[in-house]
Amino acid sequence: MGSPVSAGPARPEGSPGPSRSATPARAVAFWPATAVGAASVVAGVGAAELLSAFFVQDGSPILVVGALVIDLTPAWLKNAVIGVFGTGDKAFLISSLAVALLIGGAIAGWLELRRPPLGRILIGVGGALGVFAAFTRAGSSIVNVVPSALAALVAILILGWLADLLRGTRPTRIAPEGEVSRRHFVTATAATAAAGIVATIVGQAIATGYRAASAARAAFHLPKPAVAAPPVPAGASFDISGLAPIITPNADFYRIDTALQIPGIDPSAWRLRITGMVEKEVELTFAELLALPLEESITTLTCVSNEVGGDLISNAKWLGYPIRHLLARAKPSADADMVLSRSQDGWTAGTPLEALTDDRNAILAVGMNGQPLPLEHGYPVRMVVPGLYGYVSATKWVVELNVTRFDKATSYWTDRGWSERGPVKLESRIDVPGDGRQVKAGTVAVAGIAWSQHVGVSAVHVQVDGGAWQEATLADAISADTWRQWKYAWDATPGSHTIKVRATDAHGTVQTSKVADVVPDGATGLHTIGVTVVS
Ligand SMILES: Nc1nc2c(c(=O)[nH]1)N[C@H]1C(S)=C(S)[C@@H](COP(=O)(O)O)O[C@H]1N2
Ligand SMILES: [Mo]
Repeated sequence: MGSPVSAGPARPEGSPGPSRSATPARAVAFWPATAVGAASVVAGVGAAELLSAFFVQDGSPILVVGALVIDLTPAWLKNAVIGVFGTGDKAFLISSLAVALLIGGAIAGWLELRRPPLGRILIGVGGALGVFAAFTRAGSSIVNVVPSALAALVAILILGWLADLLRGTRPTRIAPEGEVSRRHFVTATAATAAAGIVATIVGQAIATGYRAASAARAAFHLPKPAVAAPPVPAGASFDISGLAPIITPNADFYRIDTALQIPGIDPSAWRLRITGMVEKEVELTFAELLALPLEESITTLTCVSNEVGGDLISNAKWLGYPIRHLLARAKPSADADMVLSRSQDGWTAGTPLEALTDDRNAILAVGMNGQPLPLEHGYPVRMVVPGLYGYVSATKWVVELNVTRFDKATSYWTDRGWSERGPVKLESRIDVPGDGRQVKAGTVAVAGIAWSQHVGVSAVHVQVDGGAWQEATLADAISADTWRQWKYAWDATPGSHTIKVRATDAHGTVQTSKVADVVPDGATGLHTIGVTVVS
């Protein structure tokens, strides 16, 4: 920090210069100190608003504190405010918060110039309030506290810096440096405040689409399926703790995409266009899609980046409409062999035309486990194609299907070295016991999942310490397009052991033990774990 407060009087321009030993109370001018504090807080909030718009969807400090204020406001006061401001009540709340922030910032600036680091401490307390507000919001995830913490951190750093500049200002000196320094300080304060305001406005503007889509999704009721999914057989699921549940809850479903900011799509403005090598271009609105006979299907989705034993794989019950019917309306030309699907944010995937027209259930999905698609999983509409890795098929926020050819078009990940074709490979995984775990000697449940999408799994074998392959028990299959649970009762003896798993598909193909990296078209190898058995 700079010189002590008492040594740095900041007085209005042209004021007569008392000695520097004037009392601190008179030494620091009031308005510059408050301006510095307010500007710092505005900059901190701006940084946080930008961060939350891009990375922490529900962490906006303004909105979390606003929500806390609403929660704490007694009903009579709420009603009074609504009575006076009507539907402007939210605007009133936000304006009040903005004024409170500016006043708090001004006080912090004033305090900081008088009794450092009291001002910064006050900002820290304000930040803690934001963190508390974010933390206590219902349904809030812990990352939502990050923007408020960042707001406080940025404001504290900037306040320290501006206060130093201010202390360096010597308006009482006739020397030109005094003027330069003063101008420097005024410019820095104004620029800080301006940057904060711009960041806040940009952050709010970016987040608006997301919030609007969130609200639209909350108000949306999924239509009833015309064709329900066949019931999940009772024997599809083993009751073993630690084993992946047969249907992955939406909140646990893996998520992979390139979207910095989740696209906020207004469903009433959403269109799907089928373009390119077609006889007739097709355009479909969300209402038109919902009016079609929608079908339920249970399909496992997995990422080409899933390592052997990895968790970038999940299984859900989707509600959607078969893409083949829509393509049939468009009538692709005979020499087309690929559909380049495009998302609202410009991401693309190249899917073999055949995979979208054959009898596999490639769909435009609107529902996921009985809910509208979550925003991060593609609301309002995404593709789900059984048997293909997500990067060549599972376009979220899809808006266009361009019928084309593999020798004419490339897609987002194939441009980055990944394979043009991405069929899901035969794989299996051990979920329990966890790798490196300690278990008690005796009968130990070893269990996991295996998948060979669109073909089906016919057997799973387990090998302990390089011994003979033992057949595991398979749970009932839901369909060839979903993963299948397996279990094996292992007679565990004390010591360190290695367990491997290997699946066989319905064609009799045995899962390869050859180790392949995820690049360019998916990992292979046998999932292997180590466990310690104690008596
Ligand atoms: N718009 C868009 N869709 C996308 C992606 C993307 O980056 N952007 N990633 C794909 C990849 S690589 C995978 S594995 C799946 C993951 O879908 P999920 O996040 O719903 O699990 O989405 C696919 N769809
Ligand atoms: Mo992926």
